[in-house]
Amino acid sequence: MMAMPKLLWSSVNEHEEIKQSEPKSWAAGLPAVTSSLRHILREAGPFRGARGLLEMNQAGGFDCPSCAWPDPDGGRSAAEFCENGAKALASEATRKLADAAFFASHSIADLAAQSDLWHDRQGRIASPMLLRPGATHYEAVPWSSAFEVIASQLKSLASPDEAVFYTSGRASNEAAFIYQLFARSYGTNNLPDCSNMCHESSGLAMKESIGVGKGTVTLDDFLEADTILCVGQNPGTNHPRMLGTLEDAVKKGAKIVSINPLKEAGLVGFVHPQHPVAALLGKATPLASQFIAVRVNGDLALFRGIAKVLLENESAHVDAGFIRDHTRHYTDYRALVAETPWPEITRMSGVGEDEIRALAATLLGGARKVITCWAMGLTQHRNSVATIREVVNVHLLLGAIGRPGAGLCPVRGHSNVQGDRTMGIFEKMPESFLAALDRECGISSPRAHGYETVAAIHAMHRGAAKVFFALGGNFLQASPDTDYTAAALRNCELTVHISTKLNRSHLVTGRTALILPCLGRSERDGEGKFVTCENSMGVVQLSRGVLAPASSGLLSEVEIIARLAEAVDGAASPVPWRWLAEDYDRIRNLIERVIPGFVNFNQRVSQPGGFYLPNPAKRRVWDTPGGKAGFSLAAMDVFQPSPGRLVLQTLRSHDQFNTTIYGMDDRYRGISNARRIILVNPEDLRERGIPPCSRVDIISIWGDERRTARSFTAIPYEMPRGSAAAYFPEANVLVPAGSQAEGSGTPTSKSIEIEINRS
Ligand SMILES: Nc1nc2c(c(=O)[nH]1)N[C@H]1C(S)=C(S)[C@@H](COP(=O)(O)OP(=O)(O)OC[C@H]3O[C@@H](n4cnc5c(=O)[nH]c(N)nc54)[C@H](O)[C@@H]3O)O[C@H]1N2
Ligand SMILES: Nc1nc2c(c(=O)[nH]1)N[C@H]1C(S)=C(S)[C@@H](COP(=O)(O)OP(=O)(O)OC[C@H]3O[C@@H](n4cnc5c(=O)[nH]c(N)nc54)[C@H](O)[C@@H]3O)O[C@H]1N2
Ligand SMILES: [Mo]
Repeated sequence: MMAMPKLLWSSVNEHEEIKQSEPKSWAAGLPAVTSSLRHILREAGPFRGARGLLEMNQAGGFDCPSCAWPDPDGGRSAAEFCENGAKALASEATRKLADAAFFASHSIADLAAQSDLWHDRQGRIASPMLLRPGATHYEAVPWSSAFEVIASQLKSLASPDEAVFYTSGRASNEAAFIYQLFARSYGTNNLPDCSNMCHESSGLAMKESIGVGKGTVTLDDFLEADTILCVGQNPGTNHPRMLGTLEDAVKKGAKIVSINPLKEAGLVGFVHPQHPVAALLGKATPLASQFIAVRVNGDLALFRGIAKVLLENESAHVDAGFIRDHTRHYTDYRALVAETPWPEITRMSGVGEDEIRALAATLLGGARKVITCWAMGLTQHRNSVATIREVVNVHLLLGAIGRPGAGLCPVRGHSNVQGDRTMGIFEKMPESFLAALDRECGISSPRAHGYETVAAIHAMHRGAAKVFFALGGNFLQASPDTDYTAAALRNCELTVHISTKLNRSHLVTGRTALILPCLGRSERDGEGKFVTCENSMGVVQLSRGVLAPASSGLLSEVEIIARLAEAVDGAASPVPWRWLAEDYDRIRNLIERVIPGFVNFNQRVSQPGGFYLPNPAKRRVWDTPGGKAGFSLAAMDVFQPSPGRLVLQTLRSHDQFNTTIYGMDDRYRGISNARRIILVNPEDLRERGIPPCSRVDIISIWGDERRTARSFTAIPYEMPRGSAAAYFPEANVLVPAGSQAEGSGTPTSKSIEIEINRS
């Protein structure tokens, strides 16, 4: 058995004992199994829990409500889930109910005083709840009254653009399609979504460079790859099933390189939790063979450095045929790289020239089959689009795109965030989509672009938007600048959430507020109805719930939207809302007629494993203005805090799914019982005279603006000098709403300038 990590210190804080041990050197294994079972047994009980786990990610079962990592195309093991999925299922399949009596006994003020963890532990919302103007408590109302309240408010607006329709990436294709159809038939493109805060930069960068905003690899490519780069991503915590893929790749000879300011346990070693002997012995497969501790936001410089090494020996290192036949702007890029001096590259990346040369040599190994995976470490910075395009530049030099074993892999977060975008959840869908929607549905979609997430917050703030409607999610806690977003929501006439569980966005409301409780993905919807999702690799597959609904008061998301649309439209609607909701095959037939790639949708999605959506870049067909993949020519820069200040990134702990907090531990980083903490390089703490585990206030600086988060515990943690990390959503008060990525508008949640002072 492997030795347990050493306890570094522990300290009593707010009546709880915070502990820090050495970070783990491997992920998953038995602790993941026991943690999964603990959550499942506590919330769902043995029968409901086991039933759910056995159907999760099985062909014909339901799609895991957690991340978007794909399931194997072929044979699946009896248990295709991870600790994450088990926790998500436990949270959804809980037997507890937050019912009418619960809301009658807790005022909004009481509920707001409780923690996010407490909110999640209160169980499933059981029936529609209404908060009337000036009331202190939510009260139960029939569904019909709920729809009337919303319809009358929507009909009273001066313009449809005074309403905002937000989506979180868990919504199914069918729910998302009918939802955007409703918003557009009502008359607005105000369709912000969680993607605006997530992979928007990836979609835009790839669209500009290679003509498609989605990844170009499949799981099979991982088994052929020579090198896999994991950049700005923590798969052990956030995409645990990806570790199984990486383990298989390593066994086939691939080298994995982690590019991350933190040495995340999941990339050090992996014990497959579903291989009993390995799990019992804790026998870890080492994953990454190289760890590059890039400085926060140093990736553009790092990839420019790789390009510089490759271009030093152009004839040997660069795929000339690919560049000639498939790319534009190569000579300009080559000149730009030649002009970039090494000292600038090493200063901005924080990585030495030798290390960059060694990395380039790794990429040139084998048949140069390189896959680059990335997530929020690349997407949530001011220059994220330029950074991701620089990653693509390196792939173009190597011709490492559109051939087996090579390509780009933005690893999506929410289980259907990619599908929601395909379905038209976007404030600026292209004309081709809108024209098809109008033609097939008999509506006249507006053409003016709508609000993305941050623009929606500003609009609510200044009173230009008066109704906020959310299909899932937790807008208040997920958005930047919590106080500003709270004021924006409070400024609304009406806020409405289609939700499964209580969250803080239900407690910071417009004058009137509604919670519309829906079925979760694991639950049976009528007589075996199913929905569909698209995973991170463009596979569309069905998801059919198996568990009994948590309460008889729930409706499916599709049904809720259809009934609301009917209440708004009356009999005059060109769209037969109820008829569509009665049989989701009808919605899928409509999707087939509106969106390319869904030919024979109903029939193909009923086959085990579903089907791949077309992706021209995989075939080296470039849907760009020039018909070629384009090198980007961005100036190299890096986020540089003023002297004496630090750069803060906000990230996820092991016991959370975004704003849902399952527990208080961050097992792989060795931290227990704490969330209001800030991890800082030990030297930076020492220099400031801040002892480990002391209380600090964090002040973020954005132009003349200052934001403060009080009473965080400072914890020394290995990371490059000048950087710090704190958990999302506790640290969101520090993220300036005005600080957005260029082009994509994503809040810069990974580069925030801060000072820390002892409290
Ligand atoms: N358990 C769990 N699973 C999840 C989620 C969850 O909250 N919990 N959320 C889901 C969602 S919606 C998403 S989008 C994904 C998110 O998945 P991740 O992107 O893995 O999530 P983060 O915790 O934000 O981690 C960001 C990683 O990037 C690194 N990083 C930060 N800044 C930089 C940088 O400048 N350069 C580089 N190279 N690295 C950097 C951090 O050290 C950290 O390891 O996970 C999904 N899966
Ligand atoms: N500072 C900082 N902020 C961030 C990030 C960061 O890294 N740092 N990450 C960003 C990212 S990547 C993302 S994706 C966003 C996430 O933003 P959101 O998607 O808005 O947030 P979630 O926490 O995933 O939403 C959780 C809520 O969804 C509801 N829910 C759960 N299941 C269902 C369901 O089946 N149907 C419905 N209708 N509702 C359901 C529950 O009520 C639950 O409380 O946050 C972003 N915000
Ligand atoms: Mo995300």
